[in-house]
Amino acid sequence: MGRVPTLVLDDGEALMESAAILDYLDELVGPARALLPPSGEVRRDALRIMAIAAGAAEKGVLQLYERAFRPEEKRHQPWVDRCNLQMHAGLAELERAAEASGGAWLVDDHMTQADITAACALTFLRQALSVDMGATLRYPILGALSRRCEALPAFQSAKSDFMAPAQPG
Ligand SMILES: N[C@@H](CCC(=O)N[C@@H](CS)C(=O)NCC(=O)O)C(=O)O
Repeated sequence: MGRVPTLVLDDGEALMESAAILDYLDELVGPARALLPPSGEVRRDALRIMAIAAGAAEKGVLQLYERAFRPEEKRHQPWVDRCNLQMHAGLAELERAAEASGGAWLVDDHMTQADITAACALTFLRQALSVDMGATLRYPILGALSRRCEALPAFQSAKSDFMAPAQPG
């Protein structure tokens, strides 16, 4: 399928879907270092925020693919507009969650997978779709969270800048 991301383990087992990969990594490092809270409302909040952030990123991917994989005469602008609207609805919800948290992190008093997924989604969308101005002006709290995360050594060491897919033809 050429699915990204896929994590191939040392024995060749391939894990697909971000959620399955993250679940494996949390299990590998154990509960003390797991990035998703183990149970309760805080876990549900984190999963909800991760779903919104991944959803917004996927709406961005769909817009990107319309440009990257379709010849100009076959592009359908109403579809792109719909995806764009949904993407911004997701980002607006993340902004509300960031504001409602009132603290440094989205769902707890320390960084969780919710912060990482939200930060990565915004960085990806800024790079892939140039929503930078919109993100800075319309999502200031989410933008600040994303910049704070991206500046951390752990983020810097795993940084992979977006490269646009090749144009058709
Ligand atoms: N829900 C999936 C989404 C992954 C996804 O959308 N991957 C895209 C790229 S970002 C992909 O596999 N594209 C390959 C292709 O379409 O050729 C996840 O979180 O793993």
